[in-house]
Amino acid sequence: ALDGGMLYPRDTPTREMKELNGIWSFRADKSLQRDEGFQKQWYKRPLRETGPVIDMPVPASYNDITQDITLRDFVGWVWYEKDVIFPSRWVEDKSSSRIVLRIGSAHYFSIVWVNGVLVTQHEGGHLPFEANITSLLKSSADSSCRITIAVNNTLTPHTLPPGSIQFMSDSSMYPKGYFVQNIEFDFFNYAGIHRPVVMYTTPSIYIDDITVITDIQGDIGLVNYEVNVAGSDYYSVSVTLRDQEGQVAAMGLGSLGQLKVSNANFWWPYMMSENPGYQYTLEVKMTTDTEFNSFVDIYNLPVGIRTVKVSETEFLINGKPFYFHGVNKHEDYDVRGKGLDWPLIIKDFNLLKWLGANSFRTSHYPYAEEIMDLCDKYGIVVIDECPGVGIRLPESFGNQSLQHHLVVMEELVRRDKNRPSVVMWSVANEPASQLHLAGYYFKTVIAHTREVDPTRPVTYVTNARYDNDQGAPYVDVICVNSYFSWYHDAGHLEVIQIQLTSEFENWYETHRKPIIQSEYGADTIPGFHNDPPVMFTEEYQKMVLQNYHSVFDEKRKKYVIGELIWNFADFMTVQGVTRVVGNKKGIFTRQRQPKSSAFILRDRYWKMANGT
Ligand code: GCB
Repeated sequence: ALDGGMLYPRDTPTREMKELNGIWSFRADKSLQRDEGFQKQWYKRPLRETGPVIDMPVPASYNDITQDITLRDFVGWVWYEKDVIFPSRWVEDKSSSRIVLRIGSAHYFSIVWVNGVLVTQHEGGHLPFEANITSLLKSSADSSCRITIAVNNTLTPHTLPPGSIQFMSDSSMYPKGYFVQNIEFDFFNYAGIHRPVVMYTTPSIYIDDITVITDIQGDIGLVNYEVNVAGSDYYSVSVTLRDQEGQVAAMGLGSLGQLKVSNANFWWPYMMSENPGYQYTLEVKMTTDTEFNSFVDIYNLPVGIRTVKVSETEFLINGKPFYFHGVNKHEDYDVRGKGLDWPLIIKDFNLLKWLGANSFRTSHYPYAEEIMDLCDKYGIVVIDECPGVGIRLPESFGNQSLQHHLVVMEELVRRDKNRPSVVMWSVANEPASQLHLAGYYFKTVIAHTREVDPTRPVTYVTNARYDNDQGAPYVDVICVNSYFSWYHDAGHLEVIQIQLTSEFENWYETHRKPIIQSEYGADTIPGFHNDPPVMFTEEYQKMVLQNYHSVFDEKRKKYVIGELIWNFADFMTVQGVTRVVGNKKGIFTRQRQPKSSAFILRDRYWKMANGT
């Protein structure tokens, strides 16, 4: 089990935050073995003294920031560095005597030094990690420090997502020492420090974690909470739950308890109520008062009261059948790649509302906490997917990979467990689940996920066959991707309805579980037109959608519980003969302008929301 919590850093009356976003010094280690930075200990002194550095924005992927093709396609270690000045009261005051450095995410493997001293390392590109740097700062001469972060984007059969490095030794064809990064997934392997870096303070006895599980009895909302305090065994905890008007809805004493809210406002998905995404605030207060010390720590957690349940044919939120009509997304945009970007985030939510979408899947990795917060707030339902995309190489089903996958699920649950928007975990996308190895692998990952979070259903997204998918017996919901008339029977729109109908019937008859169409779509170059439709035109994408929709409409009265288009927007991929400057299956362009298909979906989603 993981050590400690990972509460999102917030300003509270007892905590302070300092964002370290902006321009950092940057240097890619282009030495042949990619190890010069370690050989020469670049972390020991200012990076500019080791060689040429450039300015690099944080958060952002580094790939598309410069005109350097070798940096865009770089594989190996890159080095980031920032000099930070922090308030001197942080190291003087007793009450703020714990200082933490937190990285929202960096892809893929990170090592962090402060003033040349190793403080933490982390594997995995999409989840936060942090280090207690108090003692280092207290011993520094002034109120400043140097933060060095080395990030390596290399993917191997044992990383998540997996990949492989291929060395090309034929000197008649490739330069000396030449290698390429092969990946098993369809999006650009953007890298760098992708999410905010912050320093924050807490008292040295502090609220380390909070877990909230909600339930509903009639019009009563139940909030079961547990507070973990670190740094002492002697403390007391009190909690106050406030509604959106700031009125006290319930109070409790002790680090473990249940709050009862009569006439509660429940958390409802977008368009399922007048007030979707209703959240209370749980104010958690920890105090210690012994003869040696007296500390107070306060943390405010948003809480949405809702339940989730799956039957053989339905997905129930607050006891009502929920139909997923939404999208698959990517964190992807011009210039910044996968770097967190507020204008883009808000634009995307505005587009989701314009569409009338009530849900999305975080294909194919956990999204930024800042995005997840808005899903909670707006009532956008989320299938929270881990970075288990493209688990296809046999080595990737071995014990080393499995153990890492279990840790990733623990980290994901720890980060997102309190989010009402998250209604299901997805442990993978399109693994080679027909392999025998996949049976034990997914049985183990799914069981472990249920153990760390018994409250949510678990799935993975498959494109294997209903009769040989080894993991399907263990999932709660069947999620299937298909591209009829695209990757098979290219151009033959007339096969879609037949093939989709038998696919649904086969899956349901074999497994008796509800089904989500977790991907369907067609590449479309905006502005390409042809009637009768041909592939890559806007007309063709519309026809693919309409054919799928007619089958959804027939089966959703039965056991189909959702449809998620592939994809919300065009996105960058690795170069290849099937990709024209990226994947073009978006209903919006990469710049977020609608293709014709967007209007079809908009029409459909709004009708569904209005119950027609
Ligand atoms: C899939 C993958 C997705 C791809 C998509 C495509 O099945 O899950 O990552 O981008 O197909 O367009 O090929």
